[in-house]
Amino acid sequence: MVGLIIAACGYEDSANNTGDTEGPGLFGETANGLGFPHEVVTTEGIASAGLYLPIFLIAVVIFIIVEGLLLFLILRYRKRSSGADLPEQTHGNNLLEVIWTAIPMVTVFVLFVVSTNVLMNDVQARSDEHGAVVDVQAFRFGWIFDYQDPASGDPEAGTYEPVGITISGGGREGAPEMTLPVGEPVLIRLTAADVIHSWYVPSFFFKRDAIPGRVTEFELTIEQPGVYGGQCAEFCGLAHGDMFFSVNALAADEYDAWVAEQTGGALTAEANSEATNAEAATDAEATDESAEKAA
Ligand SMILES: [Cu+2]
Repeated sequence: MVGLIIAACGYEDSANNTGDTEGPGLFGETANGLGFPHEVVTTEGIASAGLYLPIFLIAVVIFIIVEGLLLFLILRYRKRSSGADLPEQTHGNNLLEVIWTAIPMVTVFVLFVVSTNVLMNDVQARSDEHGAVVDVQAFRFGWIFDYQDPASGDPEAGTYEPVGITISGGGREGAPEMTLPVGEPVLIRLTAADVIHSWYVPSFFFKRDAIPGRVTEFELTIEQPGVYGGQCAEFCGLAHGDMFFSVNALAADEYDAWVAEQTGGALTAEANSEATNAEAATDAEATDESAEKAA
């Protein structure tokens, strides 16, 4: 165990010192080793990561009690050279049975309540307004990010007008980058084209399966600008290990400028919907081709 922990620390240190010239490391620049969450940059992720320490401390207390009692019994009642008699044999103790049933039940119930609270009130919380809406489609072995106009359409019905920005890529070299605004809830609508994939950004402390034929919605609120590495986290085929992407989080005004640049100056789809639709169609075709090639 000590060897493993030291090895893990060494790996994290060398990763930090040398820097990663080929883009963001999967675990960002703030890896702290020992299996604790790395620096988390989304509101939802911070809420989830906050559960880590209390649950870890409960596990430490249980470990010390169980291992302590085990060691005590092994040493105290070990076979001694003097006297071959068995120690006094006890069969059943109602008080002990009740205690060691009640303590785990209370522990699990407390964990259930605090985790469900974070899940329902933080991770699954939904906003009416979004800084960006992105349809994400995972395929073997890459990603398609199709931007929707958050101001258009009907959020209740889940219909949005496409902005006309479609970014796709796959493989280790062609990993696509998803640009998102900081400080505003972002709606991601996730699905898969072929098999089950998983959208995972360690710095967001968030992972969600991408399932063919089903759209999974979730929200993120990124609190710090930066580039965060992501990867498919569900084994999906031979090139699964190359299925990278990254998220480039920009301040709101820089994000607006990026959208304007991508759409040729029109912030909404209406002004040049025909042009963007045509672009999106060619993009989609190109993506299909690259998907086929990748497959
Ligand atoms: Cu995958």
